[in-house]
Amino acid sequence: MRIRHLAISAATVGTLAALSAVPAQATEYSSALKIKGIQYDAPGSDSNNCRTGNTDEEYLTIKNYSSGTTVNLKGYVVKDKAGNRFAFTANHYLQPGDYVKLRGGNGTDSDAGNVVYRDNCNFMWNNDKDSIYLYKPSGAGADSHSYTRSSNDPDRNGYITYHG
Ligand SMILES: [Ca+2]
Ligand SMILES: [Ca+2]
Repeated sequence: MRIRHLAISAATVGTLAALSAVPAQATEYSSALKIKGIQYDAPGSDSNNCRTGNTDEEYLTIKNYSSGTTVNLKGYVVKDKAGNRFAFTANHYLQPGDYVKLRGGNGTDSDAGNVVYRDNCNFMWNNDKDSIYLYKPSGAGADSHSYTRSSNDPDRNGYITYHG
């Protein structure tokens, strides 16, 4: 009995040591562009009907947090946990403090209107949990966040703020 207690104790110490080696915060990349927030759950009942649905109410906001550098979104890539992918293929310049909403559905992209459409009527961001990955044109990570509805959206309005 005594020996067994000692074995459990050693295992517990090992587990704690492993946990303390994991960074407490999400990885922070060196990047001007970060994820400002996400409307992962579009208001209302989800419908991916291209004409009458609400996919365009699901969006990811990417903002330029640098103080003096304008960044072209062309070549930036967004992925979800399942590997669904969207690449910005056109020039879209984000001045310092400027942002873009990447919306689902179809529409007219507008630099002045701060909007790019995925041109896909299916929802991209799961309503229960998902991960968001933003990559630079080089393939290097720019920002990433994971969420669960239960842990990260206390007011349950379908929106989560990451970088204010
Ligand atoms: Ca969604
Ligand atoms: Ca919320």
